[in-house]
Amino acid sequence: MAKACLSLGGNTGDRAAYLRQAMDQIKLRTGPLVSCSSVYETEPWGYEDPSPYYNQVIIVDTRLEPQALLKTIREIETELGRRRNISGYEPRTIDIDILLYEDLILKESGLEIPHPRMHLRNFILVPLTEIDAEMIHPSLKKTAGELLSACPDTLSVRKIENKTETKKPG
Ligand code: PH2
Ligand code: MG
Ligand code: MG
Repeated sequence: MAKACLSLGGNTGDRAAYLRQAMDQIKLRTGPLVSCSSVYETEPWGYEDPSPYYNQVIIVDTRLEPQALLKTIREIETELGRRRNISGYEPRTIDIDILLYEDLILKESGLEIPHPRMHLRNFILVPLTEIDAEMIHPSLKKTAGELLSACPDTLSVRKIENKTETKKPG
């Protein structure tokens, strides 16, 4: 089994319901949940949009290899109403990204791990630090907490809900 760290986010429709449905499908289809952050309301990063996101970071234990994991999360996104544009950021019901996969460093067409922009985004680093501040970014060789302290992002990330489901190993 491999530990994969995923980010979940969406800014259209019932955002909390989409996060819950995505989480249910992830547990069923990728493997058991190890850890789960609170839900945060976050300002859109990287583009102008009036609709704030709900974001969350989770860790799952999975038997799926990275490409199979990507295929599975893409299927879940599509089933939850995600429509993809050709280019650029746009509002969405749900986006599920692979942030980290064990300490793997991988660059393939359509899949880059660690996620290439994770260290630039408060909406990822705040929830990641909540669940594991000591997690090491395998290429930047810094902990999640260190990345958050050094992050240039000034957009707001506000906790809206306390953890309901958390299980840490050991
Ligand atoms: N995802 C993006 C672009 N911008 N901003 C926030 N706050 N949350 C996101 O999940 C997000 C974003 C591209 O995937
Ligand atoms: Mg994304
Ligand atoms: Mg994505």
